[in-house]
Amino acid sequence: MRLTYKRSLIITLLLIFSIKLLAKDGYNLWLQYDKIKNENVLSEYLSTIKEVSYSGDSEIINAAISEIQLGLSGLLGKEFISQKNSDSNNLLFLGSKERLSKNLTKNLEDDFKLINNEGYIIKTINLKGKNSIVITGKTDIGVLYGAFNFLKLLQTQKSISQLNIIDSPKIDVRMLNHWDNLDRTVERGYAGFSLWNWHTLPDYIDQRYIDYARANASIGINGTALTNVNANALILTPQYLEKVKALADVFRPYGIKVYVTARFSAPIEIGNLTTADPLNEDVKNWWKHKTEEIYKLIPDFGGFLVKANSEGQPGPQNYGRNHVDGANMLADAVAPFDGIVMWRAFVYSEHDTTDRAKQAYSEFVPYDGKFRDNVIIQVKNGAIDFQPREPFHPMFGAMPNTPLMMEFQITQEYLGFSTHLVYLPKLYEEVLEADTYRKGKGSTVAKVIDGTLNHKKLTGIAGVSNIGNDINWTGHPFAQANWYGFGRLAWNPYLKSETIADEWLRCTFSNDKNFIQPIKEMMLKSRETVVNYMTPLGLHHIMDTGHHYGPGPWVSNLSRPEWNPVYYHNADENGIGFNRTSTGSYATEQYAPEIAEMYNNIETCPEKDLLWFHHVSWDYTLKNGKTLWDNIALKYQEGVNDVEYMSTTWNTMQNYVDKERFNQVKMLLNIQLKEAKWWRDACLLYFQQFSKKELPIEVKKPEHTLEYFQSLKFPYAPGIKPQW
Ligand code: BDP
Repeated sequence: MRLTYKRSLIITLLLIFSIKLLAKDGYNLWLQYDKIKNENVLSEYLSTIKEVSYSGDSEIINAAISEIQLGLSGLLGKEFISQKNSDSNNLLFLGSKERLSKNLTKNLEDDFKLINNEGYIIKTINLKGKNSIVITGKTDIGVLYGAFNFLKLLQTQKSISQLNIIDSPKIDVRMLNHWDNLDRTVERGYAGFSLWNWHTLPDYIDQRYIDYARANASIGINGTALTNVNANALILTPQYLEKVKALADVFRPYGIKVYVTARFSAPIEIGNLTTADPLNEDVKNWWKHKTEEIYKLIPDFGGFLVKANSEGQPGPQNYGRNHVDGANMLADAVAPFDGIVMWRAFVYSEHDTTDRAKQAYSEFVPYDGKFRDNVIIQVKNGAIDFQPREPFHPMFGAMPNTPLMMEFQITQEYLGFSTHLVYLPKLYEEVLEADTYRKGKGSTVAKVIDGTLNHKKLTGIAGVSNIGNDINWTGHPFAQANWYGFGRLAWNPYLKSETIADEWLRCTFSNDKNFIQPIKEMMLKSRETVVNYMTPLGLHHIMDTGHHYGPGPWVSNLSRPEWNPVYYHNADENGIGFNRTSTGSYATEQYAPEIAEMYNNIETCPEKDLLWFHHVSWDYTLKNGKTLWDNIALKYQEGVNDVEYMSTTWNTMQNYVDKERFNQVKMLLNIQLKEAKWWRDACLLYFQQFSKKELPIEVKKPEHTLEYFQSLKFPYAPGIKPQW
């Protein structure tokens, strides 16, 4: 039959439509609401959810309702019109405590005692012989969190016949830190440019701002620091504050507060003062007025994040003052509005010749108890800098009278950028579970962070965002799992990384166990894999300098010693590693005695941290009976082998994943494999100059010379720190 023009047009359109259905660009993250294919599950859901009703008319409740409608129509393939205050047999009801009928409140009284202000309850309640599912909380935001979690039950195909879920966040401030500059470049960002289009704000509200807020609310993130810690004072000018306000207005219905970074020298740069001395009255007044101006525009503004006297950033020490003077001055300005100051402990100085790993502790611990109540000290997970593996930061547990918040890095500055598949919740879990021994056995970092170890009122956790304006937000489709996982651990730092991976895979890709099982395994292993092919056995900071892309263990010519990888590995003919024990820099002394002792003794120091704490001879025998040299070489090879395994595993998954994401991951794994080999060959050739030993037979011979690797230059590697 001859096709008429019209018919062929329809067929073409249909074809395009179905191709579009097959292809997924990753924009919807883990909020994929595709129709449930499993008929049994679908029919259970359809027979349980007949009507949706709600009570309350806040913008948060509206957000909850529209998400439920969006989710149900996608997952169940049926539209629901939500009834307000409906008296019928409501089968799914959303509303906060004060909106519930007397009957419902009575049923839930005990449950309400178990949640905090952001917690939620999802419960099946039998009223007059009919089952209703009630999603509620003490506040509207609890209802929103409940709504997202209810949808997650459907996405992960859990039974909803008898629900009784009661959950609350364990940490108060759960935030993303964007290292986004006003020119839209992102420091250490590998997923495009900044989401914030400062040029078109405040008048143009990109749909992405709303979807960003939805995604964050779905995992319980309740704060966002919009700007880079290497701050630009312009963000505090009226012109930019209008834009910040516009974003705050978009985020508010999703329970997200905005924060900005405060450049300590702002009173000089935009305030016409001649000093930024925190004890100077004019300076104090300037910040006070600036804060009032901000709160007039944004009544629920979260507060300031500050990087001071670190890596050239201005701070109180420029005026002979200290961290307490600086932080407290800002804290006093925001206190009348319930704002907080997050003061970063990431400090090391070019004038301090002691081990860089010791400097933050030395600078901060003496000030324990001296900060205002609304100051929280933000501490990176390790004492150096977001390495593939670091022992937990000794400050955790060492300042019992000061709230400390965790800073994790979600963006993969030192872990292969957005081209390497590395599942970070595994790293976060390892740090959170670490025992500080500060109050005896079981004094884990998680307990420091959630405030239970020292009864802290203010608690927090921050993740340096990996989000940009790439269509899928994070560059690598699997990097979405790191955003998701960070949020889940911020909500509950005791969650298992495996549970999180399972959830994320189901929500993002598929519920098929033939997919979940191998891919989950691959994710869980991926962190150890990157450690093996980059920095095995406690090696650290041997990335090429500046951009941190690829290996650069040979770099030794930068002006500050601690900017050079050779400072960290100390390889010589006697061996390799940084001696941080009592015979070396004695950084171990900053830990509780039990931990210090463990690390000090080469026999008890965990092998995974060996070269972090010890300078070890090439011939030293490890637990497997092989020499250190052989172990290093074999670890690099193991890392490569594991990427090979990841890639082969993924390549058998095409039946479970849409074409677009399947191919993306496939190509990225090929890059990762190439780069893992590059890491192995470059590092082994370099260290071999010192060990003067043969590679074990299991290790593949490098295809290039050391000179070749040393000649590689990447002037345009993404994410480089801007110079200003
Ligand atoms: C380092 C980054 C640098 C950041 C710094 C920080 O290389 O870009 O400015 O941390 O956290 O990891 O302040």
